[in-house]
Amino acid sequence: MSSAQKRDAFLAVWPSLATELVDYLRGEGMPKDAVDWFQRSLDYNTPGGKLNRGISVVDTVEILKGASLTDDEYKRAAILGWCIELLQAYFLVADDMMDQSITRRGQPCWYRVDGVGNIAINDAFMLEAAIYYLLKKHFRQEKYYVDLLELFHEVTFQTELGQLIDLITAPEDSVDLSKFSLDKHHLIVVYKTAYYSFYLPVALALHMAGVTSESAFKQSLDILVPMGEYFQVQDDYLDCYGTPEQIGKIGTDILDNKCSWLVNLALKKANPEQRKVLDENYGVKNSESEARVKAVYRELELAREFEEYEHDSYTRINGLIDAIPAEGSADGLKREVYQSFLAKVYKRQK
Ligand code: GPP
Ligand code: MG
Ligand code: MG
Ligand code: MG
Repeated sequence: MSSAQKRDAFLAVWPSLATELVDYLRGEGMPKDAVDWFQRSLDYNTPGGKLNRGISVVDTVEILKGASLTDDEYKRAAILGWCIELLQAYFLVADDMMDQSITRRGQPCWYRVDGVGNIAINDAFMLEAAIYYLLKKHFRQEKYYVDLLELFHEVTFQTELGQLIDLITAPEDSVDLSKFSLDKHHLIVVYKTAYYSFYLPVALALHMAGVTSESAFKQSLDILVPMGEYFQVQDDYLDCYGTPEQIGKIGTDILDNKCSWLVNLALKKANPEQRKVLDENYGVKNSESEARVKAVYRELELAREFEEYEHDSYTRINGLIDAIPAEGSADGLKREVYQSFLAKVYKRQK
């Protein structure tokens, strides 16, 4: 199956899940405007992205099985995939409010849609609640049900820790670049991105495939956390160098005083003059200041630095993957799971 066909097959599962969720509201006797609101929030915020996380659950289950999935197996793996996409929707609705972003996936951020505003906070909570409704409905009878619940709860907490340090390292009113470091950046991105975007899809699939050994989960984490870090460095890079048409969002990291990979690299390489420009313009909310920061990035050839980083990360992650025996590990891991995930994000343009 081509990746477009995989995407279509995965997308085809969504409407029935959205219907189950709004039917629950109907069953509770919620008024029609509430039911319509939830349907609109679900459809606006859940299916419009790249769907890498969700599709990776399905791909991983299939690779671990070593054969095509039956219709029923496909559907169940896709439901877990959509649960991650709901988690992602929940995070993004909230993150866009916290980051004061303008667009997401080529459309206005949900909180900026006419009539939504702060109701988006409750909508974010409802997107999260939808995960546990679907898990209970479809996985309650499985012996790994509690493992699924624990996984979602743990990675959610980890992501919120990452979001906390992302936010408090980027105060709006006091820019102090000496608080940034690549170590700080590492900590932020592992927590705010890597666990839920990379470890979670594979860990869910391992549970579904019946893998139970702790060492399999540990080795997965050791590969997927660096992969997630690489992915967030790409996100930081694209925030500055991707066009809105390409990435579907308008970058806000410089205006928002974010501890981005780019600014950390700039701080490492800047001469005193360039450092002064950064100190005076980073996190200052106007486009002239933003342009001055970008000019320093250009002088420091950060785009080229990123290409080197990308190449080195790719080599390093492949090394970690190759620690799994070519024929698969005794505890149930297969190289292809990680290779296929890495191929989805390597040199991505959006
Ligand atoms: C990505 O940060 C991290 C998240 C979307 C997690 C948010 C977590 C919460 C608990 C709300 P980002 O701000 O760089 O993402 P983007 O560039 O897509 O806005
Ligand atoms: Mg953010
Ligand atoms: Mg953001
Ligand atoms: Mg970003």
